[in-house]
Amino acid sequence: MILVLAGGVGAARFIEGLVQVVPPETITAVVNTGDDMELHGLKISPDLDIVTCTLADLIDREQGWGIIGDTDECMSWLVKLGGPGWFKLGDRDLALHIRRTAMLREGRTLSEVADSFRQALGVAVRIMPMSDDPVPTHILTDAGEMHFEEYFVRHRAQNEVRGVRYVGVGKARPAPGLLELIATAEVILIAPSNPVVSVGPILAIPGVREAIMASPAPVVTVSPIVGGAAIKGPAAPLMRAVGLEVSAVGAAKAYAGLLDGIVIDQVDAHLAQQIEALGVRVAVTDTIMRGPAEKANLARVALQLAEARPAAV
Ligand code: FO1
Repeated sequence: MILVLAGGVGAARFIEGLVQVVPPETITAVVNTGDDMELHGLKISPDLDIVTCTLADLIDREQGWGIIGDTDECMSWLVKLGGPGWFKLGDRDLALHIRRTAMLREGRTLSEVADSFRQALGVAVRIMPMSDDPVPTHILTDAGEMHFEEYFVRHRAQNEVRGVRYVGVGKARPAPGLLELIATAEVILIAPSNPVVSVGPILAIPGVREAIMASPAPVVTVSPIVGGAAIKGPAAPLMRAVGLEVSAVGAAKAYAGLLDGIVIDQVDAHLAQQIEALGVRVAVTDTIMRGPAEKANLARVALQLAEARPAAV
């Protein structure tokens, strides 16, 4: 079984490559819930929905989030009635949050909700949250502490980032079965997601990092930074804020002690030696996931790097 630590858009696209290379049933995505929040009285799980709806081919590919062809009737009325309008929730998208809120209120867990949604939408890849406990990611900014989505969406990442906090992570438990999956996985892949606010929360759940260290599975990531910039999202200011250089080297250092290999883009080939000096094997390819072929190639290169045995010493 292949375990993928996943954030949102980049991770979803990477898994779309994986399902072309290995049977989807052999893949489990462990998804960040640090972006989760309550809005309009509804429980919203952006990364779980992005991964699920992308793999169901229901995602709005322009945006990378939201449901294709969605409308905003309800949203426009919510605003008319005085509700917050900064986080765009389409009519179909709202069904996910209404149903999730109802199921949680009936006492179901977030893991059960995620699994029932992916089955209802015909997704063969298993999808689970990193934890069933809330671990909202807060960004410490010049304008004070705020939820990641307030920073990223409401204030369009304009604030200066001074720090990141995974609220309540110390008492969060790994999702049921997660530690066993880490121990028994053939390969552990860290998707090209934001190392700080997408993968960081998963690794910060007590027991997860230790389980990965103890697992015999090779650990391979794909750098989300290409040519010194993020493909999408606020990885750059967030990496800088936690002292990581915004480069493929910084991406390798973000997972220090866990990585066996990293896939970097051709434009960063000159960084390979520096990364190998960290004890991390490097594969170089075109990591820009323009279409299905590039996604499949990237997944293939990552798996080959994972299977490559260390050079005979
Ligand atoms: N991102 C935005 O930039 N603006 C939005 O209005 C927005 C709405 C939204 C609704 C549902 C959902 O699942 C994701 C949504 N996102 C939106 C994406 C989200 O802010 C981030 O991309 C992820 O949380 C980061 O992976």
